Amino acid sequence: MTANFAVGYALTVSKTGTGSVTSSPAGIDCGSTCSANFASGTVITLSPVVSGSNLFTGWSGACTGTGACSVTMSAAQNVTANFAVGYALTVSKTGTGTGSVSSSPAGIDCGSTCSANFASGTVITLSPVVSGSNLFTGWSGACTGTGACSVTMSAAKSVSANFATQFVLTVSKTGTGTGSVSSSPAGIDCGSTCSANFASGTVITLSPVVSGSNLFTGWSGACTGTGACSVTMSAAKSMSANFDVRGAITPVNLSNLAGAVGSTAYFSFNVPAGASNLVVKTLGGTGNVDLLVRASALPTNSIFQCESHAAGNNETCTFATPLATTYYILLDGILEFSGVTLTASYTSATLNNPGSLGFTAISMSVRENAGNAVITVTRTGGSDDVASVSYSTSAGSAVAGVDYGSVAGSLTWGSGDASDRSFSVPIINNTIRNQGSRVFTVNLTNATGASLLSTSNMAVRINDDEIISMPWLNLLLLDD
Ligand SMILES: [Ca+2]
Ligand SMILES: [Ca+2]
Ligand SMILES: [Ca+2]
Repeated sequence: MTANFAVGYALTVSKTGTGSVTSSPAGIDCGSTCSANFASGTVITLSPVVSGSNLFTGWSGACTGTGACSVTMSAAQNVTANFAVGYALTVSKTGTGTGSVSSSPAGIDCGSTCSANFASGTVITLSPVVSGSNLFTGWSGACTGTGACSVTMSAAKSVSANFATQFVLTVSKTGTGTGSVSSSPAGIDCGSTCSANFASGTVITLSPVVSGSNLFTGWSGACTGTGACSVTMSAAKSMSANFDVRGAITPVNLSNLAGAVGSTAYFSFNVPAGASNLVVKTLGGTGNVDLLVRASALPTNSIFQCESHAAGNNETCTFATPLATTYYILLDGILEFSGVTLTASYTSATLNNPGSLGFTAISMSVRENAGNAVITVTRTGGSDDVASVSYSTSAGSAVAGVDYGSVAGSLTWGSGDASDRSFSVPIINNTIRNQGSRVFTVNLTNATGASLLSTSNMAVRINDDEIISMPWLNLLLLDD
């Protein structure tokens, strides 16, 4: 009988964290059996076994890295397996659209991998990925909003990403006028951006924007009427906004108007306060047009202040005391018509004309020994109603109290009074020679009842009155 004994060595496994290690060939199940003897030369493969959401983070000792650990038993070997506490991050997807979610650091690619375990304390950033007509509309669960989603793995976490399908909304414009269309929520500004994608189910309000002599006369397509329009994005939608030129010139006088049977054309004009005897007419040409007029809103065939529907084109609407508002005209093509003239006229209110207050010049001169500068203020262009204005002086090269005396006060006019008013500014004489001229200003302010002329400031020049001291000049004069 022969007994064979082989040389053997011990393989010892240690652990940090929670997990276990098995060996192939068997012998280690650590767990509880963390050391075993193997014959010299045997190659032992060690495998980490994790539990729950915990993580194997790598080998140390006789193995390194996180891959398979193989040791050759040429000596006693020690291997440490490191485990960390981990938590599951789970992503779900909701909504009518399709999309995927990826994570950084990697682990989630949902798509198909919608759950992964990450070490406690790791910060995970989730990003939505969309394509085609799909739209990411926001997070729920451990993230909110529509921006980047970061979660810190302090516990198991769940995040839901909502994807919607979106549909295109297209606005076109028709008519002879110009205008634009804007949307709320933003997206359409047509203008130039007449098409945009919106998430399924979104309610979009479209508003026409007109300026100057243009008029919005209504929607067609997915919108109707003449006001703001709301559509729900349950499919691709399109609508057309019609803008017409309005009769911006008041009174309206447009000629050679034409239209087909069933056509509608709109015009508008403004009537000022106090106007009377508004008359709107169509006349001339051939065919049969009817006239409808409405204050402050577009007329329809059932809502109007005046409808004139004679045979032919001669129609008249009269308003003895029109409102101070925009009046709208509808020309309704009962038959085809052409060569028609449209006029609107009214009598303007007789408005009081209180005229304007001001100086007659922008400058004047006075001699130093004149005693006073007498300043005249005129009321020109009208004299209705009472009027008043304040006057004052302000120094320039002329000094108040040295060259002139400051004054301030007011001038008044009664209704119908257009006569001149004046005030005096004392001029201070002296005996100083060769002073040249000095200037101060008189000013008009706070006009009431009447307006101020542009000549509301005037420069007053004080000229020296002393004999010029030039001996050679005296000699020259004596020479005669
Ligand atoms: Ca008619
Ligand atoms: Ca003098
Ligand atoms: Ca002087």
